[in-house]
Amino acid sequence: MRIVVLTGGIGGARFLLGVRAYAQEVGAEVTAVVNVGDDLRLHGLRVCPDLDSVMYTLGGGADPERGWGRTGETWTVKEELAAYGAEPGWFGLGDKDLATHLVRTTMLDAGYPLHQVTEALATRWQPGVRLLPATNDRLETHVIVSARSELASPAAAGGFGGGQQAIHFQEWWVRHRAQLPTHRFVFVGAEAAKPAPGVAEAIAEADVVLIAPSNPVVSITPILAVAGVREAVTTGPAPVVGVSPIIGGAPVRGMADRCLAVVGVECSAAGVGQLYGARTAGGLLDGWLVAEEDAQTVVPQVTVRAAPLRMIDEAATVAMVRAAVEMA
Ligand code: FO1
Repeated sequence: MRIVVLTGGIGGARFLLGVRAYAQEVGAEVTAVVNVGDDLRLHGLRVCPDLDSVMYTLGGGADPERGWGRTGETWTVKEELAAYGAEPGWFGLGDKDLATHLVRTTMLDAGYPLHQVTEALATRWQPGVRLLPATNDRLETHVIVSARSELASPAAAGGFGGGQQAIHFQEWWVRHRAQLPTHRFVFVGAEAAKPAPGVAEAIAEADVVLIAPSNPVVSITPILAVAGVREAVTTGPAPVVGVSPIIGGAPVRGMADRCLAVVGVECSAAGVGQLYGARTAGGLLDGWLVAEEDAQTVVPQVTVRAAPLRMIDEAATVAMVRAAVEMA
């Protein structure tokens, strides 16, 4: 069996721990198609938070409390940068994590595409699943907020008028904790971006496509903003089953509620299910797995089932994955 998972963020990385264990049980191959909209260039380095979250989590090197970055991290470089007054002070790269960005950037600057660089980095971590960026092309999530003079990058993308300005997703998420008056998200570069080599092929050859319980707005939507990825999922032969990141009207972790409010979608299993939509109606889903608390959820033309959806340990996560695959 071949399983493809669309994923991003820490919830997605933890879900993949269950997918990998399930795949080992049943002898399946797993390809994770990972969001790159959170990526940024910082101090000359390419940082890929979602690819790294998956790689470190599956490789046993992720800090379980922080959720991002490495275990046993030290912060000497961050402190030295702060001593120079180097901006941005609100985004911290740990010393161990920096090594990843140095190797990645060196390889990218030498001309290797991101999917090959990701494969090279993963030889150290042996994640046990194939990791693919959604695209090798530039795709960056920006957030259009009400203009405020104290923001670091006023009118970064220009041309929004009406007192609006664009800031990078990380500035919105980390610096402002998603608390700014926000108008919309823009996936810069998405129109021109092509799926990374292997992505469309993996989806076309899959027996099941799973949508991880990741943030639907800023983790899954940017993956699907790559036209070739969306088309492969919506028209491919494999059934598509999503797992709800919302339980009883609240996100399991993170700030999905704030992101959903920006796009005018109710923070509920039904709201996210309808945002994804039925494959039979041009959307994504054949099946939608919701928490037992949300068993009454209805998404038109989508099969809905309920199961325990809290990823309290690997066994619970494997059970979720099994329920999703059985729906398919
Ligand atoms: N999140 C924070 O809240 N503060 C940070 O300083 C921070 C640094 C950071 C560095 C590397 C990395 O891979 C992730 C990092 N994150 C940090 C997490 C990241 O901002 C987000 O949680 C994800 O992009 C959302 O999935």
